[in-house]
Amino acid sequence: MQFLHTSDTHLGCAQFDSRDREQDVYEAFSEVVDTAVKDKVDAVLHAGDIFHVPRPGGTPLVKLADGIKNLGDKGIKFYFTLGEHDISRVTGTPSPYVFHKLGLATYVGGEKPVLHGDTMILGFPKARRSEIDGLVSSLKQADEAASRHAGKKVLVLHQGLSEFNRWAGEMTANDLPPNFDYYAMGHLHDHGLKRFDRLHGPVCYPGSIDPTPGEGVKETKKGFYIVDMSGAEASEDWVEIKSSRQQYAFDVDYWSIRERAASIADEVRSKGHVKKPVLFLKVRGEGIENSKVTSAFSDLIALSLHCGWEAVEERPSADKLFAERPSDVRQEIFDLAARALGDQAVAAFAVKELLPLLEAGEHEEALDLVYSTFEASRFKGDAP
Ligand SMILES: [Mn+2]
Repeated sequence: MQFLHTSDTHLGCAQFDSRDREQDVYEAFSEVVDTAVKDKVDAVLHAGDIFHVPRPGGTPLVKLADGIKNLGDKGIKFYFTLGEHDISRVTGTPSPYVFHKLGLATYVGGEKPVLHGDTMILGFPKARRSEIDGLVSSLKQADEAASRHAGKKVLVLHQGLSEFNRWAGEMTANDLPPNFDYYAMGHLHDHGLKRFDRLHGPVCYPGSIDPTPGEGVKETKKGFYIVDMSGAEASEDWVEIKSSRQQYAFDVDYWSIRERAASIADEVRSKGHVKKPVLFLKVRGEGIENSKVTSAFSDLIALSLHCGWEAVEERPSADKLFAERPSDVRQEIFDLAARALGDQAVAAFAVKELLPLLEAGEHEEALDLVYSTFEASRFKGDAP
Protein backbone atom coordinates (compact mmCIF):
# COMPACT_ATOMS: atom_id res chain seq x y z
CA MET A 1 0.00 0.00 0.00
CA GLN A 2 1.15 3.51 -0.81
CA PHE A 3 -0.43 6.54 0.80
CA LEU A 4 -0.04 10.30 1.04
CA HIS A 5 0.11 11.70 4.58
CA THR A 6 -0.93 15.32 5.06
CA SER A 7 -2.14 17.37 8.03
CA ASP A 8 -2.98 20.89 9.15
CA THR A 9 -4.45 22.00 5.84
CA HIS A 10 -6.41 24.73 7.69
CA LEU A 11 -8.76 25.27 4.74
CA GLY A 12 -10.32 28.72 5.04
CA CYS A 13 -7.32 30.21 6.83
CA ALA A 14 -6.43 33.71 5.57
CA GLN A 15 -3.15 35.11 6.91
CA PHE A 16 -3.45 38.93 7.33
CA ASP A 17 -7.17 38.49 6.42
CA SER A 18 -5.94 38.44 2.81
CA ARG A 19 -8.08 36.78 0.09
CA ASP A 20 -4.84 36.02 -1.80
CA ARG A 21 -3.48 34.19 1.23
CA GLU A 22 -6.74 32.23 1.61
CA GLN A 23 -6.40 31.26 -2.07
CA ASP A 24 -2.79 30.14 -1.46
CA VAL A 25 -4.05 27.57 1.05
CA TYR A 26 -6.53 26.17 -1.49
CA GLU A 27 -3.81 25.99 -4.14
CA ALA A 28 -1.52 24.13 -1.74
CA PHE A 29 -4.35 21.69 -0.98
CA SER A 30 -4.97 21.17 -4.72
CA GLU A 31 -1.29 20.40 -5.14
CA VAL A 32 -1.52 17.76 -2.40
CA VAL A 33 -4.53 16.16 -4.10
CA ASP A 34 -2.98 16.40 -7.59
CA THR A 35 0.19 14.71 -6.35
CA ALA A 36 -1.84 11.88 -4.79
CA VAL A 37 -3.55 11.38 -8.18
CA LYS A 38 -0.32 11.70 -10.21
CA ASP A 39 1.56 9.27 -7.92
CA LYS A 40 -1.41 6.87 -7.97
CA VAL A 41 -1.38 6.37 -4.19
CA ASP A 42 -4.05 4.11 -2.68
CA ALA A 43 -5.15 6.56 -0.01
CA VAL A 44 -4.72 10.00 1.52
CA LEU A 45 -4.38 10.14 5.31
CA HIS A 46 -5.25 13.47 6.91
CA ALA A 47 -4.05 13.82 10.51
CA GLY A 48 -6.36 16.68 11.50
CA ASP A 49 -6.93 20.44 11.38
CA ILE A 50 -8.66 20.02 8.06
CA PHE A 51 -10.43 23.35 8.43
CA HIS A 52 -9.18 26.49 10.13
CA VAL A 53 -12.35 26.99 12.15
CA PRO A 54 -14.88 24.46 13.48
CA ARG A 55 -17.70 26.06 11.47
CA PRO A 56 -16.15 26.60 8.05
CA GLY A 57 -17.79 28.69 5.36
CA GLY A 58 -19.01 27.40 2.01
CA THR A 59 -15.72 27.93 0.16
CA PRO A 60 -13.50 25.79 2.42
CA LEU A 61 -16.23 23.11 2.47
CA VAL A 62 -16.38 23.09 -1.34
CA LYS A 63 -12.56 22.98 -1.60
CA LEU A 64 -12.48 19.90 0.63
CA ALA A 65 -15.34 18.36 -1.38
CA ASP A 66 -13.45 19.04 -4.66
CA GLY A 67 -10.35 17.35 -3.27
CA ILE A 68 -12.20 14.30 -1.96
CA LYS A 69 -14.13 13.99 -5.24
CA ASN A 70 -10.98 14.21 -7.39
CA LEU A 71 -9.41 11.49 -5.25
CA GLY A 72 -12.56 9.38 -5.25
CA ASP A 73 -12.81 9.55 -9.06
CA LYS A 74 -9.44 7.80 -9.19
CA GLY A 75 -10.40 5.28 -6.49
CA ILE A 76 -8.20 6.97 -3.86
CA LYS A 77 -9.64 6.79 -0.33
CA PHE A 78 -9.59 9.74 2.07
CA TYR A 79 -9.06 8.84 5.74
CA PHE A 80 -9.05 11.54 8.40
CA THR A 81 -8.98 12.37 12.06
CA LEU A 82 -9.83 15.71 13.68
CA GLY A 83 -7.66 18.46 15.13
CA GLU A 84 -8.61 21.12 17.66
CA HIS A 85 -9.46 23.49 14.81
CA ASP A 86 -12.09 21.01 13.55
CA ILE A 87 -13.64 20.43 16.96
CA SER A 88 -15.77 23.20 18.33
CA ARG A 89 -15.58 24.10 21.99
CA VAL A 90 -19.35 24.14 21.77
CA THR A 91 -20.57 20.57 21.40
CA GLY A 92 -21.87 19.51 18.00
CA THR A 93 -20.96 17.44 14.99
CA PRO A 94 -17.58 18.41 13.48
CA SER A 95 -18.00 19.60 9.87
CA PRO A 96 -15.62 17.07 8.21
CA TYR A 97 -17.79 14.28 9.65
CA VAL A 98 -20.40 15.09 6.97
CA PHE A 99 -18.10 13.53 4.35
CA HIS A 100 -17.84 10.37 6.45
CA LYS A 101 -21.62 10.26 6.78
CA LEU A 102 -22.01 10.54 2.99
CA GLY A 103 -19.55 7.68 2.48
CA LEU A 104 -17.11 9.95 0.59
CA ALA A 105 -14.40 9.84 3.27
CA THR A 106 -13.63 7.66 6.28
CA TYR A 107 -13.23 9.00 9.80
CA VAL A 108 -10.53 6.97 11.56
CA GLY A 109 -10.84 8.63 14.98
CA GLY A 110 -13.57 6.36 16.23
CA GLU A 111 -11.21 4.04 18.16
CA LYS A 112 -12.34 1.13 15.96
CA PRO A 113 -9.60 0.11 13.54
CA VAL A 114 -10.34 0.65 9.84
CA LEU A 115 -8.97 -1.82 7.32
CA HIS A 116 -7.58 -0.78 3.96
CA GLY A 117 -6.74 -4.11 2.34
CA ASP A 118 -4.54 -5.74 4.96
CA THR A 119 -3.37 -2.41 6.40
CA MET A 120 -4.94 -1.45 9.70
CA ILE A 121 -5.51 2.28 10.21
CA LEU A 122 -6.22 3.41 13.73
CA GLY A 123 -6.71 7.01 14.75
CA PHE A 124 -7.82 9.33 17.51
CA PRO A 125 -9.18 12.86 17.42
CA LYS A 126 -7.27 15.60 19.21
CA ALA A 127 -7.17 15.09 22.98
CA ARG A 128 -6.92 18.25 25.07
CA ARG A 129 -4.34 18.47 27.82
CA SER A 130 -6.96 17.42 30.39
CA GLU A 131 -7.81 14.33 28.30
CA ILE A 132 -4.25 13.07 27.68
CA ASP A 133 -4.38 10.38 30.40
CA GLY A 134 -7.47 8.88 28.76
CA LEU A 135 -5.78 8.97 25.36
CA VAL A 136 -2.66 7.25 26.68
CA SER A 137 -4.72 4.37 28.08
CA SER A 138 -6.68 4.10 24.80
CA LEU A 139 -3.34 3.94 22.98
CA LYS A 140 -2.36 0.95 25.13
CA GLN A 141 -5.52 -0.86 23.96
CA ALA A 142 -4.77 0.19 20.40
CA ASP A 143 -1.41 -1.49 20.72
CA GLU A 144 -3.05 -4.77 21.71
CA ALA A 145 -5.26 -4.60 18.61
CA ALA A 146 -2.17 -3.80 16.54
CA SER A 147 -0.14 -6.68 17.94
CA ARG A 148 -2.96 -9.11 17.00
CA HIS A 149 -3.07 -7.81 13.40
CA ALA A 150 -0.79 -9.63 10.97
CA GLY A 151 -0.73 -6.89 8.28
CA LYS A 152 0.70 -3.36 8.38
CA LYS A 153 -0.44 -0.90 11.05
CA VAL A 154 -0.73 2.89 10.84
CA LEU A 155 -1.55 5.21 13.76
CA VAL A 156 -3.11 8.61 13.03
CA LEU A 157 -2.86 11.23 15.80
CA HIS A 158 -3.21 14.98 16.19
CA GLN A 159 -0.97 15.68 19.18
CA GLY A 160 2.27 17.51 19.88
CA LEU A 161 5.22 15.42 21.06
CA SER A 162 7.79 17.05 23.36
CA GLU A 163 10.63 15.47 21.40
CA PHE A 164 9.66 17.62 18.41
CA ASN A 165 8.64 20.81 20.19
CA ARG A 166 9.10 21.26 23.93
CA TRP A 167 6.58 24.10 24.14
CA ALA A 168 3.82 22.49 22.08
CA GLY A 169 4.47 18.98 23.41
CA GLU A 170 1.48 17.44 25.19
CA MET A 171 2.91 13.94 25.49
CA THR A 172 6.15 12.13 24.70
CA ALA A 173 7.10 9.39 22.26
CA ASN A 174 7.10 7.07 25.29
CA ASP A 175 3.31 7.41 25.36
CA LEU A 176 3.03 6.05 21.80
CA PRO A 177 2.16 2.37 21.34
CA PRO A 178 5.18 0.52 19.88
CA ASN A 179 3.52 -1.87 17.41
CA PHE A 180 2.84 0.47 14.48
CA ASP A 181 4.69 0.64 11.18
CA TYR A 182 4.02 4.35 10.67
CA TYR A 183 2.92 7.17 12.97
CA ALA A 184 0.94 9.69 10.90
CA MET A 185 1.03 12.80 13.07
CA GLY A 186 -0.64 16.18 12.84
CA HIS A 187 -0.68 19.35 14.98
CA LEU A 188 2.89 20.67 14.75
CA HIS A 189 3.17 23.04 11.81
CA ASP A 190 6.89 22.51 11.19
CA HIS A 191 7.62 19.25 9.41
CA GLY A 192 9.82 16.66 11.05
CA LEU A 193 10.60 12.96 11.28
CA LYS A 194 12.09 10.99 14.15
CA ARG A 195 12.72 7.33 14.82
CA PHE A 196 12.66 5.91 18.33
CA ASP A 197 14.21 2.56 19.32
CA ARG A 198 11.07 1.31 21.04
CA LEU A 199 8.73 2.22 18.16
CA HIS A 200 8.44 0.00 15.12
CA GLY A 201 8.02 2.75 12.52
CA PRO A 202 8.93 6.41 11.97
CA VAL A 203 7.01 9.27 13.64
CA CYS A 204 6.24 11.85 10.96
CA TYR A 205 4.83 15.37 11.03
CA PRO A 206 4.24 16.66 7.49
CA GLY A 207 3.58 20.15 8.94
CA SER A 208 1.00 22.66 7.76
CA ILE A 209 0.60 23.00 3.98
CA ASP A 210 0.85 26.80 4.11
CA PRO A 211 1.92 29.20 6.91
CA THR A 212 -0.91 30.00 9.34
CA PRO A 213 -1.04 33.28 11.31
CA GLY A 214 0.38 31.62 14.46
CA GLU A 215 3.59 30.70 12.63
CA GLY A 216 4.73 34.27 12.07
CA VAL A 217 6.58 35.31 8.92
CA LYS A 218 9.72 33.28 8.26
CA GLU A 219 11.40 31.44 5.44
CA THR A 220 9.97 27.94 5.46
CA LYS A 221 9.25 24.94 3.29
CA LYS A 222 5.84 23.21 3.29
CA GLY A 223 4.95 19.73 2.15
CA PHE A 224 3.60 16.25 2.84
CA TYR A 225 4.77 12.63 2.97
CA ILE A 226 4.43 9.92 0.36
CA VAL A 227 4.69 6.62 2.20
CA ASP A 228 5.29 3.19 0.74
CA MET A 229 4.24 0.33 3.02
CA SER A 230 5.00 -2.51 0.60
CA GLY A 231 8.47 -3.29 1.97
CA ALA A 232 9.45 -4.76 5.33
CA GLU A 233 9.60 -1.22 6.75
CA ALA A 234 7.69 1.92 5.82
CA SER A 235 9.65 4.13 3.46
CA GLU A 236 8.68 7.76 3.46
CA ASP A 237 9.53 10.69 1.25
CA TRP A 238 8.76 14.29 2.26
CA VAL A 239 7.61 16.20 -0.81
CA GLU A 240 7.81 20.00 -0.93
CA ILE A 241 4.79 22.00 -2.12
CA LYS A 242 5.89 24.01 -5.14
CA SER A 243 3.05 26.55 -5.32
CA SER A 244 3.91 28.05 -1.90
CA ARG A 245 4.18 31.83 -1.67
CA GLN A 246 7.55 32.57 -0.08
CA GLN A 247 7.86 34.47 3.17
CA TYR A 248 10.98 36.28 4.37
CA ALA A 249 11.99 38.04 7.58
CA PHE A 250 14.89 40.50 7.61
CA ASP A 251 16.69 42.55 10.26
CA VAL A 252 17.27 46.18 9.30
CA ASP A 253 19.51 48.77 10.99
CA TYR A 254 17.68 52.09 11.06
CA TRP A 255 20.81 54.14 10.37
CA SER A 256 21.30 52.37 7.02
CA ILE A 257 17.66 51.69 6.26
CA ARG A 258 17.67 52.91 2.61
CA GLU A 259 20.72 50.93 1.55
CA ARG A 260 19.44 47.84 3.35
CA ALA A 261 15.95 48.17 1.81
CA ALA A 262 17.53 48.42 -1.66
CA SER A 263 19.65 45.31 -1.13
CA ILE A 264 16.66 43.35 0.21
CA ALA A 265 14.64 44.45 -2.83
CA ASP A 266 17.45 43.22 -5.14
CA GLU A 267 17.66 39.93 -3.26
CA VAL A 268 13.90 39.32 -3.41
CA ARG A 269 13.68 40.34 -7.11
CA SER A 270 16.56 38.03 -7.99
CA LYS A 271 14.49 35.03 -6.84
CA GLY A 272 11.97 35.68 -9.61
CA HIS A 273 8.94 34.57 -7.62
CA VAL A 274 5.72 33.94 -9.53
CA LYS A 275 3.71 34.91 -6.45
CA LYS A 276 4.61 38.17 -4.73
CA PRO A 277 6.28 37.19 -1.43
CA VAL A 278 5.35 38.14 2.12
CA LEU A 279 7.95 40.24 3.95
CA PHE A 280 8.54 41.07 7.57
CA LEU A 281 11.19 43.58 8.62
CA LYS A 282 12.51 44.23 12.10
CA VAL A 283 13.91 47.74 12.25
CA ARG A 284 16.41 48.38 15.04
CA GLY A 285 17.69 51.77 16.04
CA GLU A 286 17.06 55.01 17.91
CA GLY A 287 14.26 57.53 17.31
CA ILE A 288 12.59 55.42 14.60
CA GLU A 289 10.13 57.53 12.59
CA ASN A 290 7.17 55.87 10.89
CA SER A 291 7.21 58.12 7.85
CA LYS A 292 10.92 57.52 7.20
CA VAL A 293 10.48 53.76 7.43
CA THR A 294 7.44 53.73 5.13
CA SER A 295 9.24 55.81 2.54
CA ALA A 296 12.41 53.66 2.72
CA PHE A 297 10.29 50.53 2.25
CA SER A 298 8.20 51.81 -0.69
CA ASP A 299 9.91 49.46 -3.21
CA LEU A 300 9.54 46.51 -0.85
CA ILE A 301 5.86 47.27 -0.31
CA ALA A 302 5.34 47.36 -4.10
CA LEU A 303 7.09 44.06 -4.79
CA SER A 304 5.43 42.10 -1.96
CA LEU A 305 1.90 40.93 -1.27
CA HIS A 306 2.24 42.04 2.33
CA CYS A 307 5.09 43.93 3.97
CA GLY A 308 4.91 44.08 7.75
CA TRP A 309 7.46 45.79 9.95
CA GLU A 310 8.20 46.30 13.59
CA ALA A 311 10.32 48.99 15.23
CA VAL A 312 12.69 47.92 17.97
CA GLU A 313 13.90 51.01 19.82
CA GLU A 314 17.41 50.68 21.15
CA ARG A 315 18.10 53.20 23.84
CA PRO A 316 21.65 54.15 24.85
CA SER A 317 21.04 52.53 28.24
CA ALA A 318 20.16 49.18 26.67
CA ASP A 319 23.50 47.64 27.72
CA LYS A 320 22.92 48.66 31.29
CA LEU A 321 19.36 47.35 31.29
CA PHE A 322 20.60 44.09 29.87
CA ALA A 323 23.25 43.78 32.58
CA GLU A 324 20.64 44.35 35.28
CA ARG A 325 18.25 41.77 33.92
CA PRO A 326 17.45 39.17 36.58
CA SER A 327 19.29 35.91 36.04
CA ASP A 328 16.11 33.81 36.09
CA VAL A 329 13.57 35.76 34.06
CA ARG A 330 10.85 33.17 34.41
CA GLN A 331 11.13 33.13 38.21
CA GLU A 332 11.02 36.93 38.19
CA ILE A 333 7.87 36.89 36.03
CA PHE A 334 6.32 34.36 38.40
CA ASP A 335 7.17 36.48 41.50
CA LEU A 336 5.69 39.59 39.88
CA ALA A 337 2.56 37.69 38.80
CA ALA A 338 2.11 36.20 42.28
CA ARG A 339 2.44 39.66 43.83
CA ALA A 340 0.00 41.23 41.36
CA LEU A 341 -2.57 38.42 41.60
CA GLY A 342 -2.11 37.76 45.31
CA ASP A 343 -2.35 34.02 44.60
CA GLN A 344 0.54 31.60 44.00
CA ALA A 345 -1.66 28.96 42.33
CA VAL A 346 -3.19 31.39 39.84
CA ALA A 347 0.26 32.86 39.13
CA ALA A 348 1.67 29.37 38.53
CA PHE A 349 -1.20 28.67 36.12
CA ALA A 350 -0.57 31.91 34.24
CA VAL A 351 3.22 31.71 34.02
CA LYS A 352 3.90 27.98 33.86
CA GLU A 353 0.92 26.69 31.88
CA LEU A 354 -0.66 29.53 29.94
CA LEU A 355 2.39 31.62 29.02
CA PRO A 356 4.34 28.77 27.30
CA LEU A 357 1.32 28.10 25.05
CA LEU A 358 0.98 31.77 24.16
CA GLU A 359 4.72 32.04 23.50
CA ALA A 360 4.45 29.10 21.11
CA GLY A 361 1.53 30.78 19.29
CA GLU A 362 -0.81 27.99 20.42
CA HIS A 363 -3.78 30.30 20.79
CA GLU A 364 -6.45 27.61 20.39
CA GLU A 365 -4.71 25.43 22.98
CA ALA A 366 -4.45 28.39 25.33
CA LEU A 367 -8.18 29.07 25.00
CA ASP A 368 -8.90 25.39 25.60
CA LEU A 369 -6.76 25.45 28.72
CA VAL A 370 -8.46 28.57 30.09
CA TYR A 371 -11.89 27.15 29.33
CA SER A 372 -11.24 23.69 30.78
CA THR A 373 -9.70 25.26 33.90
CA PHE A 374 -12.73 27.50 34.25
CA GLU A 375 -15.12 24.57 33.81
CA ALA A 376 -13.24 22.41 36.30
CA SER A 377 -13.41 25.08 38.99
CA ARG A 378 -16.73 26.65 38.10
CA PHE A 379 -18.65 25.57 41.19
CA LYS A 380 -15.78 25.36 43.63
CA GLY A 381 -16.50 27.33 46.77
CA ASP A 382 -19.94 28.34 45.49
CA ALA A 383 -21.67 25.08 46.38
CA PRO A 384 -24.45 25.59 48.93
MN1 LIG B 1 -2.95 22.99 13.08
